[in-house]
Amino acid sequence: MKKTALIFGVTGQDGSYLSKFLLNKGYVVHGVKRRSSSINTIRIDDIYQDPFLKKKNFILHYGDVTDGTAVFDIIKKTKPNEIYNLAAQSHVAVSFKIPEYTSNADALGSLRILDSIVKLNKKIKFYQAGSSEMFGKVQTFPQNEKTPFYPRSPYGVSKVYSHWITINYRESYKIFACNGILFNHESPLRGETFVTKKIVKGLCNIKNGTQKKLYLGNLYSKRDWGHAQDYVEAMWMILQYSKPEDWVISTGKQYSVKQFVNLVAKYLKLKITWRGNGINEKAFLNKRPIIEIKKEYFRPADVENLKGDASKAKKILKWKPLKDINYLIKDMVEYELNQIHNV
Ligand code: NAP
Ligand code: F7E
Repeated sequence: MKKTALIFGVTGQDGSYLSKFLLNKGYVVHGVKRRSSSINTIRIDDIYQDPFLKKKNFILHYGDVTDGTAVFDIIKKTKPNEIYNLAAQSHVAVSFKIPEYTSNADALGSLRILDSIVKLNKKIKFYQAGSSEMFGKVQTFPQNEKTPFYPRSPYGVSKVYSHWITINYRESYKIFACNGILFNHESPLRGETFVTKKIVKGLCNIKNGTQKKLYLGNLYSKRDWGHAQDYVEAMWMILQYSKPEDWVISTGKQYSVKQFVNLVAKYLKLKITWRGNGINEKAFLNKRPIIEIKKEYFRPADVENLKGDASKAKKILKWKPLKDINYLIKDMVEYELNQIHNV
């Protein structure tokens, strides 16, 4: 019998990679997409199936995790073996602008799914997309499953609620509910306003002569960046383990935003030089400023220093990241250059 998975957040970066990964494993995949007046399925267009086909293994449903009735009905109708909750307002800076909506989707969304599982079928396995943003102002270095949380944004606080409600439902109702605590993971499919995609796209356009300047915020924030393809495999492995547990997934390598800029510029053979300090720091190309700092891109509180310790997942799940930062940059840049040349 084929296994059935249900993905909330199927139209996002991870939803797209996870769908393809599970289809390759022989799963029937159901995905939940939001109603939108403009197309929001670009990342899954390549696996879209005609709804009138008799035998389908990729099926989309309208829904929203802020709507408990829809969540319950979709789970009841699709009868999944595994649910992956990837649905979230996932932009940290935006969470300061729309904190109430972010909390509704990112905190209560997981509760709505968990509660439906308990009411419909306690055998359904559940994966919650937790985040290194929960570590926030980091209390230990590097961060692992035992590191205390200190979230620094409405997004981080909402994810901490989801983390604990997942554990509470696991302990209270004996369901197979797990938290992945994933550090930043990127890809060509990354949303355009996250810093890696913004840098790659901006520098490719500058190289192509179609953009003059790129504006950034905090250059000295450090992240542990992995590739989304490696990380969706970890999500699946977490649900195949014999017990429901919580897992840190990371590369264990750390780079600043400025280092990421330098690596992308190097790959593109753009010889940039940095001058100035703080808000006045700029990157120059042939004496022309191409990167400037804008205070609007700083957050009310930022997370400055993330580096994960995924020893538990490496040891027990035998998971390890296969794609390093150089592969990630090559993948993202080549995709972007292709987009430019195909216009
Ligand atoms: P993403 O590209 O922003 O995708 C988020 C997905 O959630 C999209 O499909 C989005 O739909 C959907 N969504 C948003 N609000 C929703 C709602 N109210 N109801 C139903 N669906 C909703 O994010 P991602 O990078 O793939 O990340 C996947 C998950 O992992 C998120 O929960 C994120 O917070 C978490 N996470 C991400 C990272 C990372 O570095 N990427 C690290 C740790 C944790 P639309 O397409 O319609 O907007
Ligand atoms: O910012 C700094 C910014 O928005 C990274 C989400 O997937 O990963 C992601 O959250 C850093 C921050 O990702 C700009 O201040 C500088 O320190 O790419 P980001 P994030 O906030 O780490 C975690 C794990 C998630 O769970 C989230 O869902 O880069 N930065 N200049 C900038 N950031 C942005 N976006 N734009 C700038 O211009």
